[in-house]
Amino acid sequence: MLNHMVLSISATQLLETVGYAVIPSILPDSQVQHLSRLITSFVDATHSTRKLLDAPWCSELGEQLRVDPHLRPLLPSNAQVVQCTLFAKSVEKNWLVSLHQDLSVPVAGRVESSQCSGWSQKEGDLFVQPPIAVLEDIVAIRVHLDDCDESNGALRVVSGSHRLGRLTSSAAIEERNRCGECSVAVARGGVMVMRPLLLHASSKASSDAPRRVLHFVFGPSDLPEGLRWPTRERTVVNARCGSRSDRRRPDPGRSQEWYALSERRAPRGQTRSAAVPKYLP
Ligand SMILES: O=C(O)CCC(=O)C(=O)O
Repeated sequence: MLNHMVLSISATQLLETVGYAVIPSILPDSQVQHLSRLITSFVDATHSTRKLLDAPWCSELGEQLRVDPHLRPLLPSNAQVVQCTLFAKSVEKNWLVSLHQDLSVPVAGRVESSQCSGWSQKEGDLFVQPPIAVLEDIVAIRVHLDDCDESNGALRVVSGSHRLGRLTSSAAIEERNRCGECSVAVARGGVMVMRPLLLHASSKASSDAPRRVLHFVFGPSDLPEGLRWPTRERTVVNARCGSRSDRRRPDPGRSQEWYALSERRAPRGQTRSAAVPKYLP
């Protein structure tokens, strides 16, 4: 118990002061193996997708992180998971990301507000740059499914830069030149918790080792300016047996693993459909 308290206090302080913290061994190896199987079809199809929260196993993992005793103290009050992106980097699907802050969040609809800017569509979802106070409240949890270090494209961050507000590209580079950057190694099953305003970048992988990360974003439940987090019509389908024609059919392009593999699975041959918050509270 004492260890848990010490760990969460120091991680809270790190998140506050340097903008990130690494917490090892959040997921047991058996769960990492299970998740690795679940994401196989995504990894084969793409190097990154923001759409994973549509999958029940992913929103359930978000909920597991949200209530984890090590992580909960680091999240905004009434935190809800608002996005999950898979970043699957390997020598075959290799990329670099230049220095930036994460400024956009997914929202349910447009609002007229001078404090909101940069409206955009990504993979069919609406995104906006919300007021800075929202970004300052958001926390990302990056779940590492592989050991990750500089050789396979670990994030490089500029410590403390999350406290500087929105930065132009030239101010970002100036800050990196002034403060330097560090590479954040995380072992398989561990997480990196970070503020989205923390300046970050990543290099191409130079080793054969894959680097798969599930990047969850947690926001406060209430948003200003009439903004709302997206909601979704969540459908739980038994993919083996199909569904009734008046409801959504299983997408043959999606593996069975995409659908509910948990106790929430619908009875054989049936579909359960419910309008639930896209991002579980
Ligand atoms: O994981 C990466 O390499 C990139 C992550 C990133 O740039 C982001 O989350 O904005």
